[in-house]
Amino acid sequence: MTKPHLLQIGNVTERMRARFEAEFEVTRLFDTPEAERAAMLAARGSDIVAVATDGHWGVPPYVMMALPNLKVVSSYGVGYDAIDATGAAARGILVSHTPDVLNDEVADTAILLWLAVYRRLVPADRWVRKGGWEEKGAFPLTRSVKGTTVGVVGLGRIGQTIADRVQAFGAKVTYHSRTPKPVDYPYFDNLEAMAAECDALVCITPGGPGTRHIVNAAVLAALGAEGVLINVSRGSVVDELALVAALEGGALGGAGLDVFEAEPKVPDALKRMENVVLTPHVGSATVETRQAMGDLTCDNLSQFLKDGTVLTPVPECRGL
Ligand code: NAP
Ligand code: 8YV
Repeated sequence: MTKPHLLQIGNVTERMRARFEAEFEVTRLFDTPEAERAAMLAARGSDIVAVATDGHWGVPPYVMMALPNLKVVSSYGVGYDAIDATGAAARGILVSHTPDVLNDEVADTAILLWLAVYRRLVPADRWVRKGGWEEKGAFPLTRSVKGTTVGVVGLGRIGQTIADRVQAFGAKVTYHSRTPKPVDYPYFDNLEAMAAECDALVCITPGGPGTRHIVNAAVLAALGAEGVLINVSRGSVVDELALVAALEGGALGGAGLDVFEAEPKVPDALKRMENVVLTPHVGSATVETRQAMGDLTCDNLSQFLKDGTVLTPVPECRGL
């Protein structure tokens, strides 16, 4: 029996590859040189019914247009700003993602960055390695997170998990989102007003046009010279030029960043700053969590083959 055709965009784990190949005839987009991909899709696109991708690559518009018989897109990640889910839904294409299974890991990453900035973990490590401890003595005192106020920007699945952890460190939580949630934390419908009341902001909204640069120069100025910005959402959420300017000018105290506007490119200015901690988009990147995400990515495709539905559709595709 012939297997249905799947287009794989991006890299996957061995475990995912084995499951894809058990159920599908797999074409890997990146096995074809970039200049030849459009021609390859023009020749084979009408066979393809399924796409497996991730939050970084999504489905580029030229790929979406080249697949007239596409029925399902399964994305390895919760954020799907790189997929036109509204356009897909209008074509009857189901889009699935991997919510919830990564909440704890991404929340841990946010806390890791928050603590690392406050306690100056990276400079302290360097102090030991480069002989500063022996030559100069004790490392300068740092700041405590206890008693501070943290504004969660986007109190969704991961945001709520971050809020729980923040409270365990003796800090207070406030939050901003478009709509208030059924929680006891103070709600701000205005992000700049919340920033003015906070010691730190943690961004964990989706990316895309609706959140582009919601953390702008005015928000950073309101956060202030002692303020700390943590971003584990998408690089597009923060105006990176404004962030660099605020840090360089001393208008902002520090930052912990897992995501960037043009990743993997990171502004050199940020790399030079001692009060900034940088990680390469590793919010969910542990063996355990990536396995859970991979399994759900595959389970969504298996479910689709079984009955034409997926387990975790994105909101735009619920009810398809
Ligand atoms: P979620 O449950 O959908 O939560 C998103 C929250 O953002 C919601 O509470 C939503 O509330 C709020 N929001 C949406 N648009 C907003 C806007 N314009 N202004 C203010 N708030 C807004 O999503 P999640 O599962 O927590 O994931 C959140 C995001 O984290 C993902 O989309 C992804 O971009 C990012 N992420 C990053 C990593 C990493 O490796 N760094 C890993 C996983 C996820 P309202 O609708 O009321 O506004
Ligand atoms: C992944 C993410 O690194 O889930 C998300 O939205 O940003 C991360 O978990 C990304 O999807 C690439 O696989």
